Amino acid sequence: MTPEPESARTNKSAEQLRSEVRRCLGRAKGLPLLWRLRALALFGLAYLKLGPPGRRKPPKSLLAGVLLVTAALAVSPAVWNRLRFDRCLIEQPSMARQLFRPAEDCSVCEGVRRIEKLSSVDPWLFEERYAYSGRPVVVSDATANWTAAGAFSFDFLRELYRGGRAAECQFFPYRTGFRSLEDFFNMSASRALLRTGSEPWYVGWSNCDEAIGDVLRRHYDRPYFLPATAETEKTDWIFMGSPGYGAPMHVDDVEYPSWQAQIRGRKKWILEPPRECHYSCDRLEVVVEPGEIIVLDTNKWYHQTLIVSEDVSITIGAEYD
Ligand SMILES: O=C(O)CCC(=O)C(=O)O
Repeated sequence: MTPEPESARTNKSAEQLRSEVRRCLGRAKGLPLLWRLRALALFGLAYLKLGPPGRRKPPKSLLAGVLLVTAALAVSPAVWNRLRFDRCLIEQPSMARQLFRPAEDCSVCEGVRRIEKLSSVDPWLFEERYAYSGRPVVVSDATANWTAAGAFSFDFLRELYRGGRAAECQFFPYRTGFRSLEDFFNMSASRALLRTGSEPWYVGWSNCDEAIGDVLRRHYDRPYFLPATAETEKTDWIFMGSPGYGAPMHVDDVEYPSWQAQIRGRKKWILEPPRECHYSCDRLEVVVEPGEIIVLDTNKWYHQTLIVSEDVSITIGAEYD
């Protein structure tokens, strides 16, 4: 896998982008006025620039004006932020996100030489040292009472999503070409079972269906080490796939830090510090074993994953505040 730095959880690779765009276009019918204005401004700009030959050229000042309005509508963070009611519709283009990304304070990674593995963690200590410090950590004993390891499988999840319920908020096909979760669950049994000669796969999605969320939560609990005041988001993120595959190097643009429980299989995480901390911080690696939970601020650390077990890897996780 040749990792390409990307800019957000919602923008991990070209395939993902394509899938996102397809999904967003599906929602275009109800676009708010501002989006229509954006489209109109772009259209106006294109028309003035490329309008039919033979017509009188528009005055430069008109072109400059339309260009300015188009640019403002396209990238203004204030405008984007006013629309933060729908992740898909307000998604800022990755270039704008990079442009407006504030410089990271390198104290999040300075002095962090390795990713510790802890057990019997006191939530107070966790809060003080790890929860909001940006320091990644793995907790080894947080899933002991969960039934997820026995329950979660490709078949279990396929059953849960049966009936073409478009319950995923976001779907990342990575390098598979699947167009949706439904498409993913429709793959052949031999491919799903990783039979020799079949194509490998790796996907991730967030669940927005409350009923499905309730079933998932029957098999896992709120990680005990999270600070008492921390809310863990209702939106579950599931990532699953075959050996040798994983997510390419990227950094997220989500609200909060995340925890992710390794339900089955083993996954290697490769973390790189924020670019501006390149010379003062280390690159880190850790293999998360079944039953362990990694806690990571994916907004600060660039991260890449690789399934290193021989069997399928399944994880579940969420953000916490
Ligand atoms: O679990 C993975 O393989 C990738 C997770 C990830 O990239 C994320 O949570 O942003």
